[in-house]
Amino acid sequence: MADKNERSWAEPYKIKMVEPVRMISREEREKAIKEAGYNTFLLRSRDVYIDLLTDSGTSAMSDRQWAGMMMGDEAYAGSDNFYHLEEAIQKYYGYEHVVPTHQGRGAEHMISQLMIDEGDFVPGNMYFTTTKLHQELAGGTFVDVIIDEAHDPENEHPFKANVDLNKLEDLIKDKGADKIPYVSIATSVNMAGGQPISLGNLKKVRKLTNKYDIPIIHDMTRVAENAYFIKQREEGYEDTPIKEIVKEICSLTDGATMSAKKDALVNIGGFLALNDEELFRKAQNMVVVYEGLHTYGGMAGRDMEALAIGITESVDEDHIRARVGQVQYLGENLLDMGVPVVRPIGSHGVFLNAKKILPHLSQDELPAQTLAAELYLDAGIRSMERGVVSAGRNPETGKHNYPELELVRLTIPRRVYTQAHMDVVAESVDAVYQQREDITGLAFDYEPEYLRFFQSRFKKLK
Ligand code: P71
Repeated sequence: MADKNERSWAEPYKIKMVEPVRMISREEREKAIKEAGYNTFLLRSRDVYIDLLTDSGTSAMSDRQWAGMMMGDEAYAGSDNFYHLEEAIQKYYGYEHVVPTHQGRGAEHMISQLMIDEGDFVPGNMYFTTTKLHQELAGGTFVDVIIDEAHDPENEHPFKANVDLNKLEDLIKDKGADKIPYVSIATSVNMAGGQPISLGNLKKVRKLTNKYDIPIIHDMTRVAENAYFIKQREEGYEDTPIKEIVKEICSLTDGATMSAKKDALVNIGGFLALNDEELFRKAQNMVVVYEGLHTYGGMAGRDMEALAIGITESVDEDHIRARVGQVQYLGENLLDMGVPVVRPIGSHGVFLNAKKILPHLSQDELPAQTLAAELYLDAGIRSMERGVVSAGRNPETGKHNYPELELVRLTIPRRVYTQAHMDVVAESVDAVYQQREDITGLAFDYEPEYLRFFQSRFKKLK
C-alpha cells in the first residue's frame, strides 16, 4: 500500500540466504490432503508450496539476530541474554518485570492460574483459542465485549477491535467487580481478522476499569502492527513514531502476555510482563514449575538474545510499513478480483469470508475448513481455518459454538515471501473462487478434546 503522498514501499532489506520451495503435482496434493484428513495442520510442510498457515514462528530472522544467536550464554542461571531481553522489554514496552516463557500460551497459563478463580468472568475484545482455553481451565468464563462491528466481515470500521464500553460496564454491574479478575485486551485482534484497537478506546477502557479497580492484561502478540494502524488512522498520531505508540498502548495496561513468535520476529519464545511486584513474585515462582528457571523460562540463551534484537527491529518504521504493506497488497489484489474478504484488510493476514464464498454449505458442513482444503488442492497453498472448527464446543452443553465469522486465514510470515508469491496466491484464490459452486463440504471424522482444530480429521461429503 502506498502511503498517502508517498511512493510505494519496498522491503527494507535484501536477501542473503534462500530456502527452496517446490510445488508437487495435483495428484500428489490430492493424496496429501486426504492423508491429512483435510486438515491443513496435518499436512507435511514439504508438501506445501507457499505456507500461509500462520505468521507464528515463521519469520525470517535478520543477520543481526543470527549474530545474536552466536552470543548465546547458555548458563542455567542468570544468562546475560535474559538481562538483554529484560532491558529490551523495559525500554520498548515499559513493563517493569519480565518472566520468560517458551511461547505465548505458557504466559497465558500462568496469568490465568494466578488471577482467575472458579466462577470468575473474563471480559475481552474477542476470544483467542489458547487464551480462552486457559481462562476456562482456571475456572473462568470468557465474555466477549468487542464492538458488534467486529463480527461483521464487511463493516469498514477502522478500529474493529475496540471495546463496547456499555457491554463491559453492564457485565461489571451484573457480575460484580470482584468476579472480574482482569479485562483481557488484545492488540491487532487475531480472530477479528487482524483488526486494531484505537488508543482513544483503550483510554476509555482504562478509565472505566480504574473506576472499578480492575486490572487490564494486554495480549501484546501483535502490538506493533496495531500501532501501525493507529499511526495510519487515528487522529493526532500521524507523526508519532511507532515506538512511542507501542509504549503508550502498554502504559495503559497493567501487564501483558506475549507470543514473541509474531511481532517480535523469532521462531520461538514468549513472556509474561507485569508491573505488580507481588504478582510478579508469584509468577516467578510458578514459572519454575511449568517452564524453567525464571531467567530462561523454556528458552535457550540464544533464543532470548534473538528476541531482544527482534523486539528492537519490530518497532522500526520501515519494517512495519513493509510488513503490513505486503498484507495490504495481497488483500487489495483479492478485493479487485471481487473475492469476499474481511474488511478492512488486517495486519497479519487476509481473511477469506468462507460463508460468502460457499453460501451453499451450512456451518455444519464446515465451509472454512473446506475452503482451506480446496486452496491447498489448487496450488499447494496452505491456509488456516478460523470458523466453527476453531470455535470448538461449549464446555457446558457440548454443542458446537457457531461463530459469526467463518474465515480462512491467509497469514503472511514476516520477511519471508515476495510480491510475486503474493500474486501467485491471489491467482489461486481466484481460481478456487471461480469454481466455488462445485465445492462440497466436510464432516468430522475424529475430534480431540482440546483445541480441536489442530488435530481433527475430516471426511468429504458428496
Ligand atoms: C496464530 C497463533 C498460533 C496458533 C495458536 C492457536 C491456534 C492456531 C495457531 C497464537 C497466539 C495469538 C494470540 C493473539 C496468543 C497466542 C498463543 N497464534 N495470543 O495466530 O495469535 O501464542 O502460539 O506462542 O503459544 O497462528 P503461542
